[in-house]
Amino acid sequence: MTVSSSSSRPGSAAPPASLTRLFLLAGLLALACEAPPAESGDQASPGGEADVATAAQQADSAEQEAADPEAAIIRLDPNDPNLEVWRDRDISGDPPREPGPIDVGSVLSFFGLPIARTIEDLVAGEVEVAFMGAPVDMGVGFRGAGEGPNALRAMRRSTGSMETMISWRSELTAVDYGNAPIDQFSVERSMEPIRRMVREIAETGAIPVIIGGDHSIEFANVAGLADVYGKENVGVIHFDAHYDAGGTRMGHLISHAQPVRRLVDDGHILGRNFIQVGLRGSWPGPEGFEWMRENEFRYHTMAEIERDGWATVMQRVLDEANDGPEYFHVSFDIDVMDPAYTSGTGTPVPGGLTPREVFPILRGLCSENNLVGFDLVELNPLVDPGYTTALNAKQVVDECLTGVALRKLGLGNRDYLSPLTRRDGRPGGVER
Ligand SMILES: [Mn+2]
Repeated sequence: MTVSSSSSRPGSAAPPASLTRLFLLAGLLALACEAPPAESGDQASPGGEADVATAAQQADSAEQEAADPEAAIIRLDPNDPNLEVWRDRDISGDPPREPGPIDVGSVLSFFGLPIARTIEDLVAGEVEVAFMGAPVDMGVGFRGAGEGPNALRAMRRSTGSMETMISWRSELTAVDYGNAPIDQFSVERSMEPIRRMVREIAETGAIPVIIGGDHSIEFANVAGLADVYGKENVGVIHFDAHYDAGGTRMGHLISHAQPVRRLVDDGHILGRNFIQVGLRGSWPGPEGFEWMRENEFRYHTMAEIERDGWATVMQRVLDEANDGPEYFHVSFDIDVMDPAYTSGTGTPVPGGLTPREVFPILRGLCSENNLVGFDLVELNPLVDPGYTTALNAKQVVDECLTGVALRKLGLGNRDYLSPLTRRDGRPGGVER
């Protein structure tokens, strides 16, 4: 082998021939071990969900490039004694006690609720709603959404509102069940323990309210519900600026842009039982909409809302939810709201819903349907000046649980408002 002088860096003194040969050899070896470079046209830039518009093409090219996918990754160390220690929450240090919810006083929990540590606590307390945190942020690609659960725990504790004069905390038995264990370095490995925890809660008959975390967790949440209520038996109302059904992305099958695709492709949910609300921006393009149509999705874009008005579209969504399976999950990406109200999120898109539009539809959906799960995702307090996003996120959860309480009280319908706060609510009072 002859050594070309071009192998030494310009301006540096040429190393001895034997050393140069060694470097060259090492360089060649390194090249041989690397994955083939992606073609620039197919490579997703790190800008956000909108960049996966050519998902189908990417899937194709990923297939071609996957001749030896193992060569492209650094594997986990199977001999690491700590390989799986993160998977289970360790409660071995808890003091002995009777099972049941535990009051935490002024210690932070969701809405100041008592905490529960075990399934036995949920059962003994006859818990109806169990909050859990799922602090995943690798699915966005940058940190922040993983702080969402604690941001919500730090909010003031009041619940309910004068629209209904109902405080759900007085009507429902609810607890903070803590955070799901996750592998903070891996979205893929984090899905299973979140799904298991959702399943645990649902098996007791309680409603899991999962606070993210990025939207990758929708996969774990809904798959966990399908484990309990049966495959294809759960419908999902997905509030989001994005459709989150992207194809393979740099080899990854799950990120915050893909949970819907995974749920459908893996057979957990039928496309026709997905209702998408609030889509806008540049993603998806025609392929994404055609994929949704092939799979019989029902979707409502901001374009439709701008043309027909929110009142009309809201009635459509509520009617569609009634024309669906018996069990319903609401997956609420905070970025469905306009960045004016929710700047604290990873992929904001201008032109979104307002709080005045979002709150009544949530009360309506959660009161008219048999809600079996709810998630609030993509709250990123690290980019949330003024806590505006956390404030709106808290209210989103609050409105849905108000709906659940209305249903329990036999008042569940989309138009319910307290007579005290209605202009026409006075006995013998003015008509509308
Ligand atoms: Mn999303």
